[in-house]
Amino acid sequence: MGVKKRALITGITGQDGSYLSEFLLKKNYEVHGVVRPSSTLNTSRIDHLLKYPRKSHENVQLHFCDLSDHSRLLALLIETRPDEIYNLAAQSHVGISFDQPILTGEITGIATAALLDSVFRLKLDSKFYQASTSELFGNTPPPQNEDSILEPRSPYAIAKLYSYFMTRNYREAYGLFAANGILFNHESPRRSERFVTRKITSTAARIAKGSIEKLYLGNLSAIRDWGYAPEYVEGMWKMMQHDRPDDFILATGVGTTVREFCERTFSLIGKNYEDFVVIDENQLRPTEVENLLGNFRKAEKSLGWKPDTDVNSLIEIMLKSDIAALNH
Ligand code: NAP
Ligand code: G4F
Repeated sequence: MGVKKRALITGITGQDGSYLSEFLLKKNYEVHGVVRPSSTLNTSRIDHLLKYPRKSHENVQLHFCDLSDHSRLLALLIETRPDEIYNLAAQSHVGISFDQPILTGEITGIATAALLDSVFRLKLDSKFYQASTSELFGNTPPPQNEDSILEPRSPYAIAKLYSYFMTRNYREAYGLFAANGILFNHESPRRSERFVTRKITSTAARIAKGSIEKLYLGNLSAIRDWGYAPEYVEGMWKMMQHDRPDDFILATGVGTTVREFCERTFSLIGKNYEDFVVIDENQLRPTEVENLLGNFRKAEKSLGWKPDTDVNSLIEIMLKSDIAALNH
């Protein structure tokens, strides 16, 4: 067995960080994860990867660091000297970014520059993956590809735009292996209930079990291109193994409205979504992104990546998991 590759993952406790860790461990990587200190434990998505909950596994080591602490980030890079850095940490909620635009700018934007600049100043050979997003496209008409116009419509997307161009700039100016994965929405049973898919499946699961609650939602007409998260982390890794750094879209190419997602989820429990969904104006965003639908041909051609799970299978996976959790 050869020398283990070392990966540093910011956002290891998030949905994607947990699946990426599992994927890299199977590939025999040594995984280092950046965890922000919190008063409540925030490692539930990765506890199964640790030898003893919240301690280290021989191939997974956690390091406390808030992304706003740039000197700690620098120290972590000196300490770990990773072969690959996956920058997944972010204030990742679009709606919340309207309430916290400055913090979102610091964590989702500026911290990327701190990481890239540290890699450059320390003269590390680390490859760098930036978690870019389809939100960059705003209301640019679908299908969006790598050449589509970027028109961000939220503080979150604007912070991500900064990170996207910083990543490109460090690649072009200094020759860093720095790649943007422009990922369309990807979901799973590990998705936070703050995002609409999991909010819908977890509520439907409780209703299936007899709860008499309502489901409070905002814009039902928005179209999203929903894929399955474990498949997308493999695409991230493939970008880092490519012969040169580049930017790639990962998507399914199929658009579904929030309303259709509700309809299909509730039909699986034999109910009509209209009997449960209540429109809550608090969930509406000051500026909405109406239609995201990605063209993933470049990733398919260059990386051999394509999605396998369609939105109907995704709904089944998520609903089944939410129902199973209630049975425990
Ligand atoms: P997520 O579940 O919200 O995870 C975000 C991660 O960032 C969590 O580990 C979180 O820590 C961490 N984090 C937040 N603020 C931090 C801070 N101040 N310091 C250190 N860590 C901090 O997001 P995800 O769905 O896995 O997405 C991963 C990345 O891809 C994000 O950058 C997201 O914006 C981007 N992205 C996601 C999608 C998608 O559909 N999922 C699509 C395109 C792009 P806690 O666990 O402590 O909260
Ligand atoms: O689930 P969402 O909050 O995801 P959104 O805004 O598309 O962002 C997610 O995907 C992005 C990739 O495109 C990521 F970059 C980002 O980090 C995040 O992972 O909302 C999806 C749609 C929106 O149009 C929203 O307005 O659902 C609509 N929606 C309707 N009712 C709702 C709700 N969204 C949420 N979160 N909660 C609702 O009650």
